[in-house]
Formats: sequence, C-alpha cells, structure tokens
Amino acid sequence: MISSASKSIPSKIKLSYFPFHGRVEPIRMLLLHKGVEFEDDHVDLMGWIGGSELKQEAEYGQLPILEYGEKKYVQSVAIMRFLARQFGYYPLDDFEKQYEVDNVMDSFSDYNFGLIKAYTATEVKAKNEGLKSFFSTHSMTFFKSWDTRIKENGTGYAVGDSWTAADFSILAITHTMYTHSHWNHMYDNLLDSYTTLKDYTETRIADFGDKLSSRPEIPVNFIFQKKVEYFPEEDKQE
Ligand SMILES: N[C@@H](CCC(=O)N[C@@H](CS)C(=O)NCC(=O)O)C(=O)O
Repeated sequence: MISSASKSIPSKIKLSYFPFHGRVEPIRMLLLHKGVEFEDDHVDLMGWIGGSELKQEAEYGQLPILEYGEKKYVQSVAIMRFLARQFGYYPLDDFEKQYEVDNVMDSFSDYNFGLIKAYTATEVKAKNEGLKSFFSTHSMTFFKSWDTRIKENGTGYAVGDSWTAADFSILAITHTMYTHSHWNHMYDNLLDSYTTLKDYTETRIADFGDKLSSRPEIPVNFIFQKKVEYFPEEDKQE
C-alpha cells in the first residue's frame, strides 16, 4: 500500500492541453481514477499557433499547464509525479520502487516520440516506412518490455501491488488499441502477441468503470484528428 503526501485537494484544478491524448493522457487518467474533479481544458491549437495569451504566459511556451490551487505547474512528467505523490500513486519512501515507476514514466515519453517521428514525415513513401516501423518495431519493443515487467512483477500491476503512476503511463498507450482502432486500422490486434499486457489492460481499464468510456472521445494526437491510412499501393512504387 502506498501512502499519499497530502490529503488537501484545492477547489480549482484545471489541466490545459490540446484536444488530444498526447503527453497528458496519463495525467487525465490518474485524476479520473482518483475521482478528483478537474477542468479538462482543451486549448484551441490554431489560436495557440497564432500566439495566444496562454502561449505568451506559459513557462517554456508549452503545454500542458496544470493549475492546482493558486499555482501553475508545467512539464508533463513532473506534473505526473507531483500528482502521483499527492494522491498515493508514487512510492514515497522506496528508492527502488521509485526507480521502477520513473522508468515506466520515461518509457511513455519515448514511445510517444516514436509516434511523432513516424507521423511527421510529409512524403508518402517516407510516411509509410515510418508507420510500418512504428507499428511493427517501435510499438512491439515497448509492448514486449511492459509485458515482461508486468509478468515478472506478478501482481497485476506494473510496480508493487497497487496502482502507481507507471500503470497510467502504460494504459494511456495500450487503452488506445481498444478505443481508437476506428481511427487507424493498424491498432487492430496489436496487443495479441503480448497476452499478459493485453489481460492487464483489460483488467485495469475495467477498474475505471465508466469514467473513461463516458468522456467525449479525443484523438491520440494532432495527426490523428482525421483517419490515418497506410497506403500499400504507394509503398510498391520505387
Ligand atoms: N517536456 C515538456 C514538453 C512539452 C511540449 O513539447 N508540449 C507541446 C505539446 S505536446 C507544445 O506545447 N507544443 C506547442 C508549442 O511548443 O508551441 C513536457 O513534457 O511537458
């Protein structure tokens, strides 16, 4: 059992980010799982690019921004750790377990970097190569590692025997395989080779009840705002 640092929850919690999963989905999941009321503020991307007031004011000129009581917090992983400590999802006095949780939180960022790299190619053939590599190699590498971790931990959680920030980091990715296959058919059956990870995802997501499924759907990232297809015909051309 992991104890939390503080029980006092401010009346104002506002999480500002663009209207997609991106870096913020584990943070949203943590707050939803805990049942903490927060404003899920979806910032207009075009306004932001146009130099909105929020962009001018944001430390480092980036999102996400968490308003927590009177203070604003930035840097998604630092925010995640801050909230995890507050709400009992971070092992406060066990250095070894802290390392394990941090390891998985960092792997979430690396997974996402691969996604961005694959989708930012503009030329079709290059994008096809990127997509294939993202789904067949990059994703599999991370799924295999998470599958092994969960199997070896043997408790149904990523670290220790209860929910930690590591679980939200993994589930923010694997839950997508179930919810977004209509956006991108390449998500279909992607978890099938990793049965521990698949079972874990289904079990842990069930713990949320309807907290996740009752939200309005948002895309995985800005590139997924419309259906993304792999173009096999283009791939055949030299
Ligand atoms: N290390 C930062 C990176 C933040 C970041 O790159 N945010 C992107 C969105 S994912 C952003 O604000 N892009 C718009 C901009 O830089 O103007 C974090 O993890 O919060």
